[in-house]
Amino acid sequence: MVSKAKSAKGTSADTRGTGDELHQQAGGSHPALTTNQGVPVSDDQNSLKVGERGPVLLEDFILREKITHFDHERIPERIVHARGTAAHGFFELTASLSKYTTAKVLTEVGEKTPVFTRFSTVAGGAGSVDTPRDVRGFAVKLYTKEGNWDLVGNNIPVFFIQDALKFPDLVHAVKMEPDRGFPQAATAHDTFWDFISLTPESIHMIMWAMSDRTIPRSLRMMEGFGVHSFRLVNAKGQSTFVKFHWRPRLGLQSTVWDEAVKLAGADPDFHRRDLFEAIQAGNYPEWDLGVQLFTEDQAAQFPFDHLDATKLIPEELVPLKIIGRMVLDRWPDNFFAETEQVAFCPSHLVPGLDFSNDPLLQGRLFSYLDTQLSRLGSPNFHQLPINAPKCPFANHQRDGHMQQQVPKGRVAYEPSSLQKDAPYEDARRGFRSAPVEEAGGRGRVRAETFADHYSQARLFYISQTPFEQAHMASALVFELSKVETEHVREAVVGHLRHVDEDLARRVANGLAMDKLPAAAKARAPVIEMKASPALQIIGKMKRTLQGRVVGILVNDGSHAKTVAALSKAAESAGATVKIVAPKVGGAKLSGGKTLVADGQLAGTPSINFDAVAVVLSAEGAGQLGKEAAAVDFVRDAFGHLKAIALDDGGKALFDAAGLETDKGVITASDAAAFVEAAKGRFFEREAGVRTLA
Ligand code: HDE
Repeated sequence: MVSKAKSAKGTSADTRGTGDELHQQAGGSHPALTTNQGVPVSDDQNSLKVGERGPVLLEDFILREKITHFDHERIPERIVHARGTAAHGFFELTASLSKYTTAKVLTEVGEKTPVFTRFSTVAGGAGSVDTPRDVRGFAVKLYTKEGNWDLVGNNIPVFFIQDALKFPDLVHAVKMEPDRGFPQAATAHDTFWDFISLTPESIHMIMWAMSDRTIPRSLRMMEGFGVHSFRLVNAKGQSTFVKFHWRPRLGLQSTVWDEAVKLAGADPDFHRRDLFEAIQAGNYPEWDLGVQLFTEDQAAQFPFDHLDATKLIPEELVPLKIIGRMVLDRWPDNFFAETEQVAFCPSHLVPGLDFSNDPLLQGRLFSYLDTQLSRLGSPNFHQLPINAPKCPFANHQRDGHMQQQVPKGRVAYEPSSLQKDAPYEDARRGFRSAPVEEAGGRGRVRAETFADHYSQARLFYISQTPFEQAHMASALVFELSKVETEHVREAVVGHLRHVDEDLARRVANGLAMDKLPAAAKARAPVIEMKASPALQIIGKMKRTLQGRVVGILVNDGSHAKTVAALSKAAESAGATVKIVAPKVGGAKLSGGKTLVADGQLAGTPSINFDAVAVVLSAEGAGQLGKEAAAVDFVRDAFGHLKAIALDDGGKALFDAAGLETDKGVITASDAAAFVEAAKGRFFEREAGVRTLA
C-alpha cells in the first residue's frame, strides 16, 4: 500500500517516522552517521527518488556505497575449520626452558604474553552447528616480544594421515559429497569411510574420533595438542624435540552422543555461547601448557617414529612437564575483524623454536600462508590488527593490495647505506634454523618406520574404561550404519580386527554382519603396549561444579525455599544456576514472589545443563506431566546420565516420564547431596537407558 505520509521535502517522511524522530527514540546523542568518505548522511531510511513512488536515481551515491559494501561483506570461509569461536587472553610462563631454548616466551618466567585462541570444528561450514562428532581445532596465536608464534593444534594428539599430499583427499572425503551437497559436518557417510578403509594409517585417529573426545561438553573442557614434534634450539644451536600439550584446569568432560545430537537442534551455538557466557561472567577458562622433551637418541629408541603424525608419545614414556598457563579473559569486540580474519600459520615461529621433518608439518608450512592469501586477499594480511605482531616489525616488502602503512624514505632494499633507520638483518637476534644435517636420496617414499598402523590404535582402545569402549563401539556402529556400501563397512571392520577382536565383533554385531570380515593386511606386526590411562576422558574428569551449569525447572507454586537452597548450594560450589519455567517472565513461587526465568521450557531443554533440579507444585506437576518438553526435560537428564534433584512435584513428573530412581536421583531437600552428585555423571546408569554396542 502506498504510504500516505506527509510529503517529503528533502527530509525523511514515511510511516516509520522522520530521521529526527528515530534519533530521539534512540537516545538523541549519537555521533553523525557518515559515508565512507566522511560525508554526514541526512536520511538513512529512504533512497533518493523522483517523487514519492520512485524511480530511484542512479546518482544516489549513499545507496550505492552502502549496498556495494554489503555485497562484499563475505570473504571465503576457511576450507577446513570454517566454524570457530575465539577469545583473547594471555600466556604466563611458570617454568623456564632456558636450558633448551633462547625463545623469550619460554624462558622469561612470569612474563605474560598476549594470546588469541580460536577453537573450531573441522568439517562443517561456517554456519554449521557446534556439536557434530568432529575433531576440534585449538589454534593459539602468541604475540611474543620476538614476533608471533602460532601453535595451530587440535584437541586430539594425532592426525589421520602421514603425508600432506593426502590432505586434500581426506578433506574431500569428509566434506559434503560433491554430487548431492550433503551431509554437512558429518563423518557418517560413504565417501569418508571409503577413504578411511583404504587408508589404514588413519585407524589410530579414527579411534580418537570415535571416542567422546569429538563430542566435548565445552571448549573449556578440552585438551589441545601441537600434534607434531617441534624443536627447541638453545644458544649453542643444540636442539631438543618437543611436543606441546594444553591441559584444561576444569578437567575433561564430554557429552554423550544422544546429547550432542539433541544439542545440535536445541542450540546450534552451544559451545560458542558457553565460552561467551563463561568469559562474560568472569569464569575465565584456563589451560596449563605442558611439554614433552626428548632427544634424537631417545627418539631412536621409541617403538614408533615420532615424525609420523599418526603416533603419540605416551606420557609413561616421556612425562609431561608443565611450564605455563593460558587464561582466556576477553571476548573479541568484533567477530569478523578478529575471529574470522585471524590468520594462523604453523610457519609463524620465533627464534629458539624450529620445525621437525614430520612430512605432514612440512606440507602445512606451505599451506597456511597460501590459504591466507586466498581468504584475506592480500599479502598485507599481517597488517590487520588481529594478525599484526605486538612487537615492532619492519622490512622492505612493499605495496600490494590494501597496504595500510605509509613507509617513509627512499630505501626499500637491503643492503643499503642511504638511510640510517632502514631495517637491516640482525645476526644476533635473528631467527636461525637448527644446524641439522640431512642426507638421503630423492624419491616419493614413505619411511618403513611409518608402517605400523595399528599398535597405537590398540593402545588407545585398551586404555579406555569399559564405558568409553562401549561408546567407541557404538559410535562406529552409528557411523557405519550410515554407510550404504557394504564392502566399505566390511573393510573398516577388517581394520578393527587388528585393534581389538572384541571391538571388531561388537561392531560387526551392531551392523548385523553374519560373520566377521577378513582382517585387513597389516604391513607391520601389532605391538602389545601397556595401557596408558592418560588417554582416557573419564579418568581425567574432575569431580567439580566449577565451570558447570545447573538448571532448575520451576512452575507457579514451586517451593521457594527449596529453589533458593538448591541455587545457593550449587552456586557456592562454583556452578552457574539457570532457572527454567514455562514462561520466560518467570514463575510465582510459593511465597508469592516471581522468580524470573533464564529460559523458557520449550527452548531450554535439560541438554543445556550438567545437572538439573525439578521443583514443582502438585498442580504444576500435573500440568507439566502432559507437556512433552517437561517430560523430555527429566527423561533426557536421566538418559544423559546427569544428577537430578526432585521434590514431590518433581518426582510426579519423573514418574510421568516412566523413570525409576537410582543413586543419581536425589531428594531436592538435600541440597548438599545434590551438589555432590552433580559433580559427576552416572555411567552405570547407561546400560539401563540405551543399547550400546
Ligand atoms: Fe590445518 N589447515 N591442515 N591442520 N588447521 C587450516 O588454514 C592443512 C592439520 C588446523 O582457527 C587451513 O586458515 C594441511 C593438522 C587448525 O583459523 C589450511 C594439513 C592440524 C586450523 C589448512 C593440515 C591442523 C587449520 C584452512 C595437512 C592439527 C584452523 C584455513 C598437511 C595439528 C585455524 C586456514 C584457525 C586450518 C591446511 C593438517 C589444525 C587449508 C594442508 C595436522 C586448528 O591452510
